[in-house]
Amino acid sequence: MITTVTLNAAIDKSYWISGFKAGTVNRTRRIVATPGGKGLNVARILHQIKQPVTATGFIGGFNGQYILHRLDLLGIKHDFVAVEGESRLCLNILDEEAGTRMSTEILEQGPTITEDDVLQMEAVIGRLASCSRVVTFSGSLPDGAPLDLYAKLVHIAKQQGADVFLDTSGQALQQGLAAKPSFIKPNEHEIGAIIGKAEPTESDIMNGIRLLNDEGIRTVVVSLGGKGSIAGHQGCLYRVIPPEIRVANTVGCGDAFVGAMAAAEQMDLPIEQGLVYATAVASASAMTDVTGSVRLEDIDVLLPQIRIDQI
Ligand code: TA6
Repeated sequence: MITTVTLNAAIDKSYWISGFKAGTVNRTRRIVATPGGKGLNVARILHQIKQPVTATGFIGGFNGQYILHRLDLLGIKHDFVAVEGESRLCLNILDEEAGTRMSTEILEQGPTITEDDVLQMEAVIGRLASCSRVVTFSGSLPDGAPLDLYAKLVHIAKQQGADVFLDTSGQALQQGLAAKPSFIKPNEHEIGAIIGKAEPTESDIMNGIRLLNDEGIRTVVVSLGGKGSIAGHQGCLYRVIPPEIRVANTVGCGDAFVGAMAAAEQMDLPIEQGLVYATAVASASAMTDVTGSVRLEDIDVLLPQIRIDQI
């Protein structure tokens, strides 16, 4: 089983607007609401690709109840810790005039969690990790969370024998590395920060990946957007290149990649097959206009078109 952890769950609302302009009245043509926050996008992708998944994290208020209601409608198992305050809204404004690649995100900060909430989460992670092959931690930390919270939770999950994926950024990632998660997906700037380069070249990225592999992070993937990714697995580096696709909505593609990599782990796929599969799922996610959604037929069409080279 795979457990997904969303410490800052959200209702993701996508707005389709023609000619979006700040400072004026913008009327939506279409709205789609989905249970969101990176970890819940991972959970929804896993459910769509038929993998056993349980979602946990923090939820609060009426927004939190809405999130749980939508998960029940989808048939996704969940075991959240309820906190004071309201789970947040995360807006994704898609400007049709600027083309579907123009996406403006507005992310609320979410509820403030307490020390008691953290203690409850530590117990839930320990319990779920004991019956999970993989535990994924995704997204920003909510207000009130100690910056080393991911490090603590990653350690608890690893102690229960689970493989641990960590997809976050900034100080939450920097401090989470101390617990040596088995998979991370830093962006170019984060890998640059790790090796002290503001604008890392591809060679810098490869050196940063090797450094992290040497420090015990088994798999490191750096996304290059539509150009694919550079990955390192136990010191072996790969370049993965997807075919050109018609992009509908790129928000949530990174989460789809994480979900597919966790599924590959669950299916005991070799790393090359896992990277190809995850790239196909992430590309398929970009082809649908609903965040965190894929069409299985798109994955099947994309799989043979993904190129992977060891470098
Ligand atoms: O990756 C896309 C996304 O999950 C959006 O759906 C939105 O929920 C946002 O990221 C949340 O990001 P954060 O890093 O604040 O958890």
